Amino acid sequence: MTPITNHMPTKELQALDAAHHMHPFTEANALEAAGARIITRANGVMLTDSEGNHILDGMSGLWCVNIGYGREELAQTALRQMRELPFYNTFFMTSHVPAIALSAKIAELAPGPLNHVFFAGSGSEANDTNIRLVRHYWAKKGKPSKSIIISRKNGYHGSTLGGGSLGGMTYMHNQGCPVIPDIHHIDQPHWYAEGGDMTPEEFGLARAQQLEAAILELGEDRVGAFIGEPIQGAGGVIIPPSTYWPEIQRICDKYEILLIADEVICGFGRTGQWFGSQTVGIRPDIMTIAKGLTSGYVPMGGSIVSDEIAQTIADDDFNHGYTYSGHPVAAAVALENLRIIQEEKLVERVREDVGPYLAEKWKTLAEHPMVGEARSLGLMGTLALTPHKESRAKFAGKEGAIGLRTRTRCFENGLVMRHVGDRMIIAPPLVISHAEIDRLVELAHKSIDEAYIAAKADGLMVPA
Ligand code: PXG
Repeated sequence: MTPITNHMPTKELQALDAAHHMHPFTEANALEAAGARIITRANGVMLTDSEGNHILDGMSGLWCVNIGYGREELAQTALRQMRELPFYNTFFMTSHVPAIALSAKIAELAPGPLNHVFFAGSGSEANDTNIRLVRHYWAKKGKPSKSIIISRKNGYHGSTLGGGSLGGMTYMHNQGCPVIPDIHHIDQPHWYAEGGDMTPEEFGLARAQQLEAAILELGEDRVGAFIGEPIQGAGGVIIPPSTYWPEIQRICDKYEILLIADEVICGFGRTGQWFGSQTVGIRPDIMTIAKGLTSGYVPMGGSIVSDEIAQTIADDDFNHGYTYSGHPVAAAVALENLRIIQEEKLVERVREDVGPYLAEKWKTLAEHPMVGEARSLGLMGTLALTPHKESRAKFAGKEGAIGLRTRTRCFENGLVMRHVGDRMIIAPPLVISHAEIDRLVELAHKSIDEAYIAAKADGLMVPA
């Protein structure tokens, strides 16, 4: 490893960070007290921090670095594009080659009639676009009253007012993000936490049928779309029962409701197909994309839109867009990223090789006394921590306390594994090797065990 010579001491960086840098989803006082972990470089699936520690990144940054860190091809592409055309807009009847080539490439990769791309700078922005698109579409169809979009509790669709409203995170709504008009939430298909005595299949069906009940209650003439992540990510990697999505598709078809698949996490190979929609067998009218589109090397998001929607709104200005819609550097990097995913057959690799390999290793964690379930799909893994396996009980103490302790143990042991409440989740880069998966699972086991021993000693292994 190259010695870190050109950096300020960690303590000084931490002090400046706490003094001036406002972090997303972070308590500033806690950050100031503890000091941020400062990541200085990365390669493959490994991060290096300012103290020279090496950490296995089980989260692909934030679910995005699909092709892994340190890909010279992307750096060269960005440099070339910045030299040639660093910026031009796509408003007012202008275009440029990277945006043209990328939209054509995405149309080729996306299934069925999804042949049009509206670019944004992030997943949140893209979901804001989707709200506008859906309502504009129905107005054009002569049905402006179909303005309601139904989404799910504990779904995540971003942090703007629109994205936060679509999302079902009440702790976000409670901080200056009251749900905007005409968004309606139904329950999530989270069998482990909410399924009670039902079988997963019965429960999946029941949760999907809440969509039908909501449409009938709100009025068929009022509901324009349903949005969901094929597999919920930020909510805790919730893999729905197999009965859920087919029933949602049936209901959307029956009542002429547009289906929006939020593919920000599931897209670009994560589930072993190009899109999570293909894995769960749905035919969305719109897909939200971001993250893996550029492997996070530069920011970019977008909406992939069906022929029917694009053609319906084609005879008028769509009064919407962002300065950076289709940004040439982001578009060029995205294209190169997609070329790599395709050439290195990373989607097939997840489906046929590392996905099944992770599944086999990951499920061994369920043997641990504090793990209630351990599941994975493609390269998304989730496990539930519990004080009592048989009853799937929660901990009596504060929700998330054991999860947080476990995450801290992971960090100390050299693994990034996130916690959502008392669920632990991973989503490593698609290029992860078998040996790195072995290491990931070994570190996860060690960390869970340390957290378990400490929780037992502190009398916290008590069911609610
Ligand atoms: N949709 C989904 C499904 C997401 O996961 C967004 C939209 C918003 O994308 P942007 O690019 O605006 O962040 C996301 C983002 C977490 C976490 O804690 C997850 C996300 C973002 C930040 C944190 O797991 N997902």
